[in-house]
Amino acid sequence: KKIVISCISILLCFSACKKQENKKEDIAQQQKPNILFIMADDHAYQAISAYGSELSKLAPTPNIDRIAANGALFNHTYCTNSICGPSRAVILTGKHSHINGFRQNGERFDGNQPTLPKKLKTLGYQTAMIGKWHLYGYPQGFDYWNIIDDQGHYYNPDFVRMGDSIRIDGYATDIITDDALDWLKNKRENGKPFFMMLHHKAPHRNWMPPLRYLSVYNSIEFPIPDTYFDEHENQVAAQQQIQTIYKDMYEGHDLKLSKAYGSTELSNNPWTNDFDRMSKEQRHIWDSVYLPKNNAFWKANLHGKALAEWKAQRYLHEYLATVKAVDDGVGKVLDYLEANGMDKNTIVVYTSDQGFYLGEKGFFDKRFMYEESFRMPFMIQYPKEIKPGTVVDALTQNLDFAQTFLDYAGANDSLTDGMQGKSFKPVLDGTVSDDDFRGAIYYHYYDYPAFHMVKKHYGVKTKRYKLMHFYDDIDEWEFYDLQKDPKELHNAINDEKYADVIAMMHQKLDSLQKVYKVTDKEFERAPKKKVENSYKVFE
Ligand code: SGN
Ligand code: CA
Repeated sequence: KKIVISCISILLCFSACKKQENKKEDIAQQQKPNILFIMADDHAYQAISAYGSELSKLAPTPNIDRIAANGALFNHTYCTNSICGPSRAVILTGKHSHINGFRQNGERFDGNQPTLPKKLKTLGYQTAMIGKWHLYGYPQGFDYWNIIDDQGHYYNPDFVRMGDSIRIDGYATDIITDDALDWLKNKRENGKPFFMMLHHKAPHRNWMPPLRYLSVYNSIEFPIPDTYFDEHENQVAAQQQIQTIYKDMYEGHDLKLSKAYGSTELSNNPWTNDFDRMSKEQRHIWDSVYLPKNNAFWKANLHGKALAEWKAQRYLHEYLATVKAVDDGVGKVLDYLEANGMDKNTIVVYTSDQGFYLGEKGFFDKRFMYEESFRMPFMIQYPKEIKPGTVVDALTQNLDFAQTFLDYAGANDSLTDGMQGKSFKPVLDGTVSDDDFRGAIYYHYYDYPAFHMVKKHYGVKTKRYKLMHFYDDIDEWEFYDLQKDPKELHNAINDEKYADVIAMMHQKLDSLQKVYKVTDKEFERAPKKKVENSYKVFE
């Protein structure tokens, strides 16, 4: 009897101890910060008012700006490869494209490799991925996922939710926001920190604003960049791209123009599905707003420069109206965290998979290592540890995100083994200065021949200088002194004055290629492939 009683008491004691241990673990887990990673698709820093451009002052993003005001705004965050899938693969793995294997859109991401969400799960995180994925194959490492099918659509988009294909009525940005809020409210496990990737489709091409904002900027004339008509002297790759607003945009698909005065039928619109999938009611509202706008266009009978400028205005109006809905969504999520006392212990990031052109050099789209497409907006709040109003000038990259988050989550070094970035937490803590963080960054873009026909290129950038090499079917070097030529209009590769600096940049390039394990294989000529869709535009 005595033996039985003492066995029971040992068991009771054991279970009480276990409970206490679990509780301790729970508290430790809770102390790990939640991480809410909000990423838009193709959101230019020029279109975020926290960055202060004249353009963004006319179309402000007050909610996105809250993150910078509550925490830190980064002025020098860059991608390693300015295109969607590859940037996402870098963020998930902390490895350059040639190491993670996803160099260009259309490739399939090897989801079996170690990734950030998988690592955070080993640290006790509950993980979710909502919105644009664009890596083909299903996401791995997420307890919940609901991804936009491929590029997705703005209206009534198709999603794949935990393996099931579904079409959700409504507007993509709002649907993604609502699903994220639903997960936060109803699917979160108490006592566990969470990691959520909230990836908007907007403001990706073809920039369809929500019905509520179709007229929002009607009375505004946006400033058009002074490089809009630049002719890319000594920039062969820039001369040969196919992403010039006034030459290459489709009148219907991109600019939402009608075929003629009085018509609601769209002009050149090669992918009809963006509009065909709208409900009758949605299309009716759309048409009733666009008919007078398009009639005014036809009446004005524009040509030449005036027509080119009109196209820039139409593009900016729609792009920025699309951004406004993203800003609403960010506001809703921030409000939810604040109202539920979760903001203090949650790291919130806002960024974009790459930068984007808003008419600089005449361009839309991205891909180039020139500043507008290379640079990413990045801001982060974490009230517990990051001082409000911090400004960071360190040279950082999307390559660093995984290691930074793992650092905040208290991971030890073995979890970041093989990653190629660097945690920038010490910069935010103030233990490493901006200038000491990193001297130069590496870039490599591979997606050619492809949409927009931007040549393959790689290069190196310091804060002041940039050296780049376009290769494959051309062999062209470019060099810029960003202090003297911030708009990168004067390729100074043959300027004797810079000979020493250019030699120094070559050395930096060679040494970064060694550090990042770039082999000769990376520069092989692309096998000839057929490029879908003709680039011929309506004349
Ligand atoms: C689509 C766009 C292109 C864009 C690519 C890649 N055309 O093909 O303009 O460059 O996506 O964008 S669209 O009219 O069909 O939208 S990425 O962000 O996914 O890399
Ligand atoms: Ca993108």
